[in-house]
Amino acid sequence: MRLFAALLPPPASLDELAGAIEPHLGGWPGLRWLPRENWHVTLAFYGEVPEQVLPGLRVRLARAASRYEPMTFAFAGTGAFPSARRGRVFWCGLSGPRDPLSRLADSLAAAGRRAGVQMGEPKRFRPHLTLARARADVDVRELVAVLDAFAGTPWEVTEIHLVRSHLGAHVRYETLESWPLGRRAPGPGARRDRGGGRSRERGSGGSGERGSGGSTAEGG
Ligand code: 2AM
Repeated sequence: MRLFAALLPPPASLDELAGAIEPHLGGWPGLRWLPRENWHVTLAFYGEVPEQVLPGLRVRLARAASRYEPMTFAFAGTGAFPSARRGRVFWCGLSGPRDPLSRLADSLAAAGRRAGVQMGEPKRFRPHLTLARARADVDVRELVAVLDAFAGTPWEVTEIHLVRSHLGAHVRYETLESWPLGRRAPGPGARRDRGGGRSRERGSGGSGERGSGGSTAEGG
């Protein structure tokens, strides 16, 4: 199954972001906007993961999450990968404490490797929420400039999520489990098979993920 670890920002913050981009949705024919229900901030991409790796991955993700305290972020500005002049992925950025979030992302990648996930080469983590993708380069410098001043209300990151991608004409994301930041993992003797997390369904419709064929390493 195709998996990644992500932040799922609160609805009020997504509302603000949706309001900011709404006036621009019709003006960029080269961009394919992701449906809002698919919006997330990827922390670690695991790709195809064999079923038998999942229990170990869950335990390690729980442990990694427990080692970080909640952090506060806000959506701020936009940009594009690989560049605003040749945009393929148009995104919204995050302002807040970069270091702990990067370390959390590194820990989640390490959790995957230790659990036996075949991960690609480590890449510099650039926190973002993908808003649109393009099949060909789109010069989005004007859009980036217009949205430069966008700054959302700060929100607290209190948990991480393990998400499964269901690819197809309409990509659907399903949250398999969520773990709070900063809560100690269960000690010896406690049941560890679920990793101390919480399962939740988050089915959603709509298209927007990189297809399996066209998948590239994360831009940037
Ligand atoms: P993106 O938002 O930067 O595009 C689910 O597929 C998430 O994992 C996407 O949001 C995407 O991040 C990220 N992703 C998809 N394919 C990837 C890859 N090959 N390498 C790294 N991240 C990837």
